[in-house]
Formats: sequence, structure tokens, C-alpha cells
Amino acid sequence: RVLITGSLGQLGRGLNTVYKYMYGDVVTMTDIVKVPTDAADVSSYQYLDVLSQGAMEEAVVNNRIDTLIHFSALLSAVGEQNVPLAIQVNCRGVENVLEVAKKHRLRVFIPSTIGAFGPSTPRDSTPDCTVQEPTTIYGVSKIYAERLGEYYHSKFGVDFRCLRFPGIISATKPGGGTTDYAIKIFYDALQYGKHVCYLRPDTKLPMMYDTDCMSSVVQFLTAPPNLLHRRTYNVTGFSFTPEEIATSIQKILPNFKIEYNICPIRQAIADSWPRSLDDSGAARDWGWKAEYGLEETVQVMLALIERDMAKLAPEEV
Ligand code: VAH
Repeated sequence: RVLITGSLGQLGRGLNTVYKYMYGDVVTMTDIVKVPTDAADVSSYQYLDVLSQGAMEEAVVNNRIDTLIHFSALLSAVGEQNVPLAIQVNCRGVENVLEVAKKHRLRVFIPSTIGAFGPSTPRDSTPDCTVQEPTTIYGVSKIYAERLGEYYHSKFGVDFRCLRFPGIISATKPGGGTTDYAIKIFYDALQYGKHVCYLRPDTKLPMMYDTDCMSSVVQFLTAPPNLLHRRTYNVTGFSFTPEEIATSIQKILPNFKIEYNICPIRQAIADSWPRSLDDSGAARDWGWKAEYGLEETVQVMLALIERDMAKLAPEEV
């Protein structure tokens, strides 16, 4: 059985749906939102504060968990606004997860990110193993997660697995990241025909569509340990700039307009991150391959959001 922390966030909801579809009722969803808004999604939901190791252990034992997926984290932009909280959630949370995993022999998945790289990292085709000097607390905390996980793996034999994700594009609300514009742009395109982007038109970043992100987690977690030459791998989909994604949207919505109002904080963060990732290590070791490119992502995002908007009352959109 699987326990997902941060399960009501952008990645948690998607992975719960995938596991439910594949294996039935095997997931215990946890988060710090006390009353889940979407009851259909959350029949197995439990409140869990990742800062409480005792509560985490209790949830693991009571639900007979063997795999812990730790999605709780403060993302890059919001982390800069509350550094002490980012350290608590992102560092103390990981320490608790790894201790519980050690004690109960769990397989653990913790996502890392392109944010774990910084301005001194080669920015194009960034490899798995390179300079990591991030300039955000988010990046610093994710390096800590990578290294602590690798340490628990080599020292205590914890089956720790970690993927460095690019920006994830999904038809769900994102939460406080620098890559969030690449989701909001679709909602704005359908609702207002216009998006005001906080990044410069030429800011290239690596991204990946939701379905590819979910399959990377499922595939990586089922890979036999003898295939893994490392415990932290890059995975990616494709790279684009705000200008390029706007052009793709205009192919479907010709009247769509993009304007720019640069946010200096998020621009500086984006400028310190890779423009593209080399994920050939994941491809070689466990057969990873992304399926979605920019055009497919734009098509599916517009279709999904249009469908969801049609279901909701106007004030809920
Ligand atoms: C953020 N989406 O923008 C996250 C991410 C690729 C970066 O980890 O903070």
C-alpha cells in the first residue's frame, strides 16, 4: 500500500487517480488541508502534518504502508516569501519521512527539481551529475533531500528514489512555483483570451506534461533495484519560452494574446535554472521516455480545462 503526503496538491491528486485506476484502493492520501474540497477524490483521506514523525509513523503502521511518496513541499516562489516555513516543511519533513522509512523498511519517493541547480550549472542539457549551487531555499532544501535520501540508502539500505522534475503542466491549480505561468496561461486563454506573463518572452525552461510525470513515478518505482545506477535521476519532457507556448495556443485560439509584466523575483529564479535537462541516464537505466511534446500538451490542456469549465458554475471558474 502507498501513502502520499501532500496528496491534495498538484502532483498528489494525479498520482492518486493513476494508482486507483491501476491497482484499486491502495492509496492513503494525506495532507494538512483539514476538509478536502473534492469528496469523490478523497475517500481514503487522512489529515497528516509531515512535521510530526509520530503521526506519520502511525499512518504508516495503521494503513500497512510499504511505499511512501512524499509530495509535501513549499515551491520556489512561495519558499522565498517564508524561508523558515520552507525549511520546516521541506527539510524537517524529509528527515521524518526517511526516519520512518528506515524503521519500517519502506520504499520512498521524493521529487527533486530543476530548482536544485543554480547559475553555475551548465544550463543546456544539464546532466544528472553536475554543479549544484542553487540560489533559492527551495533548491537548497531539495539538494538536502537528494543527499539525505542517498545517505539513508547507502548507510541504512532505505530504498530511496528521487526524480528531478522540470515544471509540470497539469489541468489543476499549481501552488507557488516559478513555472506556474505555464498552467495559468491555459486558464486565462480560455477565460479571458489573454494572459499577462510574469516572465520575459524569451525565458526558456524545461517542462513536462502531467501524464508523463505520473508515468515516470510509476515506472521508476517499479524498476528493479539492480537496474538503478543512481538513486536521483533527471526526467524531462520538452523546453519552451512564454512566446513559444503563446504561439502554440494561438494555433488553436487565434485571438489569444500574451502580454508581459515581469516579476523580478520569479524572473531571477527562472534565469538561474537549466533551459533543458539531459535525462538519458533514466532512459538508459530504466527505459524512461516522455510521450508528450508542446503541441500535444497544448491540445490536451485546452480540451481538459474547457471540459472542466463547462461543468462549473461561472463563479467557481
Ligand atoms: C517551481 N514547479 O516552479 C516548481 C518546480 C520546476 C520547478 O519544482 O517551483
